Amino acid sequence: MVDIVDTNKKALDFDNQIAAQDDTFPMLSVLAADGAIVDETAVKRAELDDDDLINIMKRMLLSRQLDIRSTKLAKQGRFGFFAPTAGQEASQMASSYAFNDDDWLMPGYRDIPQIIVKGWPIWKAILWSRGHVLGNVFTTADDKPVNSWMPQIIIGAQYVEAAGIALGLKKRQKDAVVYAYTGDGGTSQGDFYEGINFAGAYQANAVFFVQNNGYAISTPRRLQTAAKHLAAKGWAAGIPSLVVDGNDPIAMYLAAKEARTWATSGKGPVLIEAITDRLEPHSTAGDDPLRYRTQDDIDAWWQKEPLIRMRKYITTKGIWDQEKEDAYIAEVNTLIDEQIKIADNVPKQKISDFVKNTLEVPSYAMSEQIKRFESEGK
Ligand SMILES: Cc1ncc(C[n+]2csc(CCOP(=O)(O)OP(=O)(O)O)c2C)c(N)n1
Repeated sequence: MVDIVDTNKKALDFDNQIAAQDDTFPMLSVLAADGAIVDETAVKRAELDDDDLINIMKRMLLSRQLDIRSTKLAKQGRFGFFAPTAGQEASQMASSYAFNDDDWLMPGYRDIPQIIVKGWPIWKAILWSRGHVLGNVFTTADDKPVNSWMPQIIIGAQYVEAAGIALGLKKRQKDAVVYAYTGDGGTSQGDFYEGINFAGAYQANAVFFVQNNGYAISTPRRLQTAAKHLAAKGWAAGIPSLVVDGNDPIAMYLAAKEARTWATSGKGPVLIEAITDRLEPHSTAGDDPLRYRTQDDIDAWWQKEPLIRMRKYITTKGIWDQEKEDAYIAEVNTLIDEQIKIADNVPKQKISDFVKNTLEVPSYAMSEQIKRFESEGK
């Protein structure tokens, strides 16, 4: 029999409600920072063979090289907007490895690498950074569609769009999901709550990632919300939600894979909070992290970054070595060089192209503007 006195006591025990949240969201981790496996069962459950492990390592290296080269180009004034990704390779590249071409990616501005591994050429990403209209065309080099929306600049807005697409996939009975990424700051936006709530209510095919990288520009996670875990926000929408070591590539992949299976089985969305760190400035537009965090803190996170642990893990397995890594990095840099040339050779956009690209059916005023700019050769 229910003891109503005891139930009432629990209902009014606010201290306990706060304390209980820690036990409710333990962190999924498989590879320790030194590359040692901490859970063999989870490794088996991930079902990654040697080729998969090498592919994940290569994708993370590709992302790191893109980060290094984009930062240099930005310093030379040859790039547009760039949001660094170093430190987030596992939460971006290992998680996205669990999805396939039919799945729809809803990226934020920091999630360019996930679009590139879907087949979007690097030269288009460069044009996107420069605000060129051709950087908003999501097709492969040979013009096949890439199932991704443009990187969203409006924080959290992609979550609303994700919910709608996820419902569409469910209604059409597709074996596909939407996978959307936002940051810790994104979880404070109304769009975030609306998106997860709608997707939860309709049990739509969505996997929501929250990359908790510690900061929303200069606002630290602790000032962002009083919620102990951002994953708890998913529970408010009635959807399974978990916290994952976001610098652990195997854990990120495993969480994403299981979430995808759940979401395609008709049971609804899953929310994954990845605990990671943005090792570099917010963007290349002049942010100085030392104004809001210490060098010691940054150095400590560099020791825990995902490439180190993945490198150690696969080197110990005997399937990776420095020579292979150097060769792959050289290959990637040759590719990036070629792609920069392609981007640089694309004719400058005209103002009329830009206006034409804004709406599928231009308004009367826009049609007038397009005519005027075209008549002036602009
Ligand atoms: C709706 C909205 N508000 C404010 C901004 C300005 N802004 C750009 S980035 C950013 C921080 C976002 O932080 P987070 O979601 O944690 O993502 P991160 O940049 O760390 O990947 C803000 C507030 C914006 N782009 N959109």
